[in-house]
Amino acid sequence: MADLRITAVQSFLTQPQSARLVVVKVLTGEPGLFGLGCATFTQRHRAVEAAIKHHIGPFAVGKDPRNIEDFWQAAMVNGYWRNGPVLNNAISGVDMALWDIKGKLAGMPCYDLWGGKCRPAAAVYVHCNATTPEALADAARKRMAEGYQHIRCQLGGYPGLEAERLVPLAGAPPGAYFDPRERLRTLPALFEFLRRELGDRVELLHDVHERLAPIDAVWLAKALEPYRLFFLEDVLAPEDIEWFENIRSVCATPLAMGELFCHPREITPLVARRLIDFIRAHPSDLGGSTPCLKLAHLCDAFGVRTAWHGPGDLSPVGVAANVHMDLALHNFGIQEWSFPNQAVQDMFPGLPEARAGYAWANDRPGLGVDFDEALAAKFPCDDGNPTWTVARLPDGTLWRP
Ligand code: GCO
Ligand code: MG
Repeated sequence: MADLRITAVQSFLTQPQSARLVVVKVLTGEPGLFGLGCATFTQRHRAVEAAIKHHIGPFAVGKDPRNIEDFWQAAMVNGYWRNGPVLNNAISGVDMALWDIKGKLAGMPCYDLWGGKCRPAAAVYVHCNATTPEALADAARKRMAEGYQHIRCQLGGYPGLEAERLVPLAGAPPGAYFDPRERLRTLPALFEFLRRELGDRVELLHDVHERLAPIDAVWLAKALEPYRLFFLEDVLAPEDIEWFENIRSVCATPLAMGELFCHPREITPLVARRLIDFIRAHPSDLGGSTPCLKLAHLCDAFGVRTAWHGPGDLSPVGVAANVHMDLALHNFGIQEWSFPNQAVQDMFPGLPEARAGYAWANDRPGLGVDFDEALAAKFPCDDGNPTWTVARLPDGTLWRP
């Protein structure tokens, strides 16, 4: 096939479960040859849609879909100012679709293009959340009985249990209130209880979601050390990453970081100085599979493992891109897993599946996932702004989500 061109780039917004998903389809001049990519930035889905429609899509049309690296480099600088989650997600939608096309042209799944399988399936961690320690232990036991050996444990979601009892200062503005000091009091006792209840073999994880002052983050990582977490996530906000050095110097709690990063270069210093153990980037936020593969190889050289972000706000196309990397990368660590409902399963035939603790990809060429556009149209997005991200301390001070 001497001449091959991108003929159209389409984006689809749909909300079959809780999150608003953005799916990109890249069409080519070869009849029947197309690729799918994930551009999901669930809180700003309309902005990504506009970026694809007005900027990244027209930039891609007419180019040879086989030249993925050149497309990615050019799309990154075409607007002169670069990075940022909106444009990176738009670029990711096309980038992943080009890898999907590349696999279809080669007759190989992406994991084969990326080096071949290091393992038949990817170990996953699942979320358990409850309102009492006892109920949390029960939820974890249920997952363990299904074969899941890595459990993320949260009490009361990201705000924590204390949020329910909290009375904001009179006159404070509306927001998602929480109390970091209360969290420090409860978390070590919670993990002591969970270890006692669940035994020594299960792997436990926890996401702080940046809701601590830096010195409190140092204290917490140290206080949780005896419970041997698989990792402690986002114990610091991206604005405070210099504090990782302080944490490292006082304890060996494994640290995972990165879902809020938008450029691999933001992560380079943490990796090169071995200040984190797991890189948790949201692949579409970095601009797709192309930058993630490079980042993962850099991490490998420094003993840092992957734990790609995999919550509900990722389309199954993005989940497939994660799992194909998980299979092919030597320094794979763990894959976060969120269970799709029936509507998602129907909309994305071929999506990866988790069974008994592991995620499996199919062996079809490319990312191996299809997309039912007609079904997607039946699940329109609710376009409201999120409220949970406006986190506030008890006196009304705005904090990070
Ligand atoms: C995680 C994340 C998510 C984010 C969500 C934001 O570790 O899974 O923290 O739950 O909060 O992706 O939209
Ligand atoms: Mg997180």
